[in-house]
Amino acid sequence: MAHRRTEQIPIVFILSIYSFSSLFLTLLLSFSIFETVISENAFSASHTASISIAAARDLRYLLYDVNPPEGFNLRRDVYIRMASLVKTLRKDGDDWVLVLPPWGRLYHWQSPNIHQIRIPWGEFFSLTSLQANVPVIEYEEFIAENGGPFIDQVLVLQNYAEGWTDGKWEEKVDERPCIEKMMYSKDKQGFYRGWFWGFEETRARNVTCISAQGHASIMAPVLQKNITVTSVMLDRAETLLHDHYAGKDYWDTRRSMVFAKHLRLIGDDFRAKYLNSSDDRDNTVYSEDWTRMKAKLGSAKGGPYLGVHLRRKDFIWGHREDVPSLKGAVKKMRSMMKKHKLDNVFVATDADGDELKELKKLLPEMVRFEPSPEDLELLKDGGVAIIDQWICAHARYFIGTSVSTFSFRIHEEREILGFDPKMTYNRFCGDTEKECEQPTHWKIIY
Ligand SMILES: Nc1nc2c(ncn2[C@@H]2O[C@H](COP(=O)(O)OP(=O)(O)OP(=O)(O)O)[C@@H](O)[C@H]2O)c(=O)[nH]1
Ligand SMILES: *[C@@H]1O[C@H](CO)[C@@H](O)[C@H](O)[C@H]1NC(C)=O
Ligand SMILES: *[C@@H]1O[C@H](CO)[C@@H](O)[C@H](O)[C@H]1NC(C)=O
Ligand SMILES: *[C@@H]1O[C@H](CO)[C@@H](O)[C@H](O)[C@H]1NC(C)=O
Repeated sequence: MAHRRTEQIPIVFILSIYSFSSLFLTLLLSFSIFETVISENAFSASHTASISIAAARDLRYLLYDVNPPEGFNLRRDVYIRMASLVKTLRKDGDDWVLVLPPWGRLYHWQSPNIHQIRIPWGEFFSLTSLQANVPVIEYEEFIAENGGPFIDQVLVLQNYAEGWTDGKWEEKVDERPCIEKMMYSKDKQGFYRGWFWGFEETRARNVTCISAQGHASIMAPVLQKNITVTSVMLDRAETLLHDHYAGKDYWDTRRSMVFAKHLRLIGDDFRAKYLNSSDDRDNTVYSEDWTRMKAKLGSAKGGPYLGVHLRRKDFIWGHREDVPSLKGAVKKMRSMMKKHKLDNVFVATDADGDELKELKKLLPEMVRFEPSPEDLELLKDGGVAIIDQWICAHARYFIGTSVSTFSFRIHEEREILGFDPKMTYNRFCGDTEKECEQPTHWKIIY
């Protein structure tokens, strides 16, 4: 996985090269919102006209999945790309709905004896908040609406076997033979079977491979023109890049990914009980309606504690030079606590048993969110990770781990709450790291 991270960096560069087309897309999007407003105002006047337009729009479903080894937080990033594609699809043409891929079977979710597949998005995120951005439904709702567990067409996305032609990067998409071994196989009735989030009855009517190179909306013409069936699933959706990383549409979708209320409440109770932190005192009052949430940069104060995300496991197995030893990390934490006059430190980490023991020895005063086995069964590893992120997001000062998507999602959450960037975009340096570049500040475009 450490491997994969290095692949992620150039994407940002590629995107900045393509920011012209993305800007164009953004302009198109804002234009279409303008249009919607007008047609709504005109609704009572031209009632019949509106209805006939609505009737002409067929209901279609976009499903997607991500490469199995990818973690929770990269998957949240792929959701943003897919939401952007659905917005493009809806602009001209059919009434597309995004079907949320159930959570489960994630490599990092290793708590034993708990059932962690077929988890609906509603357990982790607020569905009404997601729906205020783009139409989404849970997978089980799709089955019910669709009249059975059938997906008309699966498109397995892949790169081009030949790589970049003439060393030149261009956006393109073509139907091509599958490069890797197909993860779907035909059953006796001629349907395709495979991993559909643990829903064993689900079958696909057709599976083909598509080579795609470009931003998510590059798929729009293919889905609108080449394919006419009702439900289409994009597998390996992470192949597609962001339409416009950190642009308005990116942030709209990101802001709509409000954590489920019960998880936020558990995090808030924990802050009050163990960290003397409350929204009123800390200037982190949250609006249930994300469209109204527009905190000024620097307005959030945060609770009187240092928030830390210390990513271990696969990040230390590779002996990465940008990840500190536990000793090095604790030294940094102590110096930050002193600098910001904080007596408390909250640590979110995936460290294993031995490392945790060592960490407790080095930093006996640290506070962690440790659910009982019963609570873990209810919250699941994903819920615990979200609570950890929520508590880190409310700290006075935050420090994360180099190129961890878990830390990146905390940066975004703090940006939404309105923290001063100096208090957010910080990371640990490796013990012997020479140039310890700090994370980039991505400002919200409202
Ligand atoms: N509860 C909790 N879980 C963590 C923490 N750090 C990592 N994890 C777990 O490990 C997983 C790996 O991190 P993710 O960021 O989701 O996975 P990824 O997309 O591979 O991203 P990287 O962190 O960049 O590897 C998370 O989804 C969590 O399940 C932590 O501080 N607290
Ligand atoms: C889509 O259809 C066009 C026109 O028929 C064709 O040229 C193109 O190759 C098709 N693309 C894909 C990805 O099937
Ligand atoms: C499967 O999908 C491909 C690509 O859309 C199409 O060319 C082919 O005709 C489909 N096969 C069947 C049996 O529908
Ligand atoms: C909690 O914080 C408030 C002010 O922010 C302070 O007055 C109070 O003493 C603190 N309580 C504890 C137990 O530290």
